[in-house]
Amino acid sequence: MQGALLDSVTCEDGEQLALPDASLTYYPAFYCATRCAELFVHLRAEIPWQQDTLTFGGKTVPVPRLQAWFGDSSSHYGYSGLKLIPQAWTPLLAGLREDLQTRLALPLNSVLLNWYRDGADSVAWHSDDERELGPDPVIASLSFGTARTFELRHKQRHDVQKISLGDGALLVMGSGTQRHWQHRIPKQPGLSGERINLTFRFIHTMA
Ligand SMILES: O=C(O)CCC(=O)C(=O)O
Ligand SMILES: [Mn+2]
Repeated sequence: MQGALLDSVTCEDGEQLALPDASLTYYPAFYCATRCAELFVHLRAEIPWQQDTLTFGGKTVPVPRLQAWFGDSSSHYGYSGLKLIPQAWTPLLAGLREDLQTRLALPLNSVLLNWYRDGADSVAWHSDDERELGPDPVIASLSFGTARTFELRHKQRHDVQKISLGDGALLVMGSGTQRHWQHRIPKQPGLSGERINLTFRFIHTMA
């Protein structure tokens, strides 16, 4: 069954969303509108966006969005067979990381950027549960531009919860989120607006 928008309890530092088995904190406007507009323009123009491909069963398909990976030089990451070599922090990305680390008191050493050019772009159901992220990752997800629906599906019960992530929103996927839930950005046919999302992570160096 598709869920309604998640209930929330307002906290001083954001809203703790009522998601069973997981900690999910939502800041509707982590950045103000003027700052968001400026950040969107810079990110769109200055990030070297890549069209990556994935290979499944001998068939190569383009990832349905553009991506980029930045981080400390040790933060090698990958998913579904795709290897991501980190590019060095730009001043703008380093500034966003600093804002998040200060506000959330959380170490973050890398960021995956996604540019959804319109409603035809998407990310399929997945959990960010690769070994390099550790057993219970905390991921800080910043959104800019057109609002898109972020869906979460419980791994056992299969119920779906939805959150609209608008311009300047921060969603902190905390303890339990990756273990018990999958998430996705579904396609939204007819939507022409663009969205840029940044998921800041901490990558552990593997032996
Ligand atoms: O665009 C989003 O809000 C989510 C992106 C995501 O799940 C990812 O980069 O792993
Ligand atoms: Mn993800």
